[in-house]
Amino acid sequence: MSESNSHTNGGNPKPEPATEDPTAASDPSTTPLSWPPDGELSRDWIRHFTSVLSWCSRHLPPSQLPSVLPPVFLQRLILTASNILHREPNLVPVDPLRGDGESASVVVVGDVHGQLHDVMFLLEDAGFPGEDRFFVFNGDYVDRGAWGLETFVLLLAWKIHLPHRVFLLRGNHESKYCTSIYGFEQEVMAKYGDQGPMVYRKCLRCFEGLPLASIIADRVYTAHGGLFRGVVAAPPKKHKGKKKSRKIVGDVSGGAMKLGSLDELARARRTVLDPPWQGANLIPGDVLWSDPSNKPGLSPNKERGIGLLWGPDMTEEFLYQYQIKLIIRSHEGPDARDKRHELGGMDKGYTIDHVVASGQLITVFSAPDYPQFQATEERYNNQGAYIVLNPPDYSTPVFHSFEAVRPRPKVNPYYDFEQVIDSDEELDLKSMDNGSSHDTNASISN
Ligand SMILES: [Mn+2]
Repeated sequence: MSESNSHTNGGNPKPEPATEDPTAASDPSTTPLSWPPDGELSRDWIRHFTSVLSWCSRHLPPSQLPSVLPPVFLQRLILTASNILHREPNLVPVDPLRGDGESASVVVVGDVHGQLHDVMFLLEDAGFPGEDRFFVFNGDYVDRGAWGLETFVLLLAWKIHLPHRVFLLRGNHESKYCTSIYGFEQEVMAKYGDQGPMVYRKCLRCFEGLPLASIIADRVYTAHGGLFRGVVAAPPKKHKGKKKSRKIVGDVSGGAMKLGSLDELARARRTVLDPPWQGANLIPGDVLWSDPSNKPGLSPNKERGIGLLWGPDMTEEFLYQYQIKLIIRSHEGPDARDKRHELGGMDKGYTIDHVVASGQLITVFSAPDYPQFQATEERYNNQGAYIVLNPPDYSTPVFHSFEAVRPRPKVNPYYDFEQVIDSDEELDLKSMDNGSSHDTNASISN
């Protein structure tokens, strides 16, 4: 498989790709993982964890995973990370300073969708997280691919190990709605049986804690979908016998929409299982679901039924207002771009979508040979990519494209990929949780 991995933009001496034969590792199936006695997840422990996950994916039936990753262990891992994530702000500042005061580089990663082996390759290829190398992941860790749980917990382990150097943002698939349709819920049930509902609940609770966006070195904004609308004060309504109430609502009329501010983003309430598509709390849904467009202004994202489309003028306004140089978002794979001819294709794993006076808007997608399960013989054969931002300016993205690790272990899909629409469009909005149990302002009527 090493021969199939290539780079469009090398530069640094590269480590050998992930050629380590996992079968050469000692059989871990008889030794259930446990939390290290000293309570710390060290780099060596994560190395071991990675090889165990790889071994399991190749040699263990999914239902046997608990014999290696016991539910109690998994629960502790998810809860420990979840507690860290819930404490982070919506817009997480990434200040890439090393302990010695020098500057570190930052790797930005897009959608990975449960493609564990490709994530393992990416981490090795980019160089593992550490003092010199921060990581920002733009979300969509789970769904579609068969190893969403393993992928997610591997990244959580890195988060626990290096909480101020590894940043995990939320994607639209880190939601109850998406995971119930695109495989992750079924994956967890298939792997954990009776304990499945418990593990799934812990994951959902963790998803709610994931921050929405990052700002790297005050120069680069990253988020899964991208930009978002501002909240506007609705004109006061007159109610019989009641005082005038001035209600804050997200404006969905289209014409009056304006770009949201970073202050508004910071104040949004992100702890919803499914970001609402209507009501007062629209910023999380916009940040996770929106797409760029060549059409100026902000308009409703009719294809997806949630979020916005924003034009190059909005990119310029946002960059200029905050004096930043780049927006790096993800969210659109080769399937989505196959239908949007106005924008570039995703065959290299990235596109430059807007080039404006103040900077650029980039899409990065990190799941090569996506999706793992596809109804047609003809695959997109896309490369994945990650972006490296280097000091001192962090504004000149270095793109690294990579091929999928092949062959993938044989495994059955956890969703009906022939029936489920092959992009995230045309949501069945009524079936979304819509945060109703948490969001008293959101309405699920009409
Ligand atoms: Mn997405």
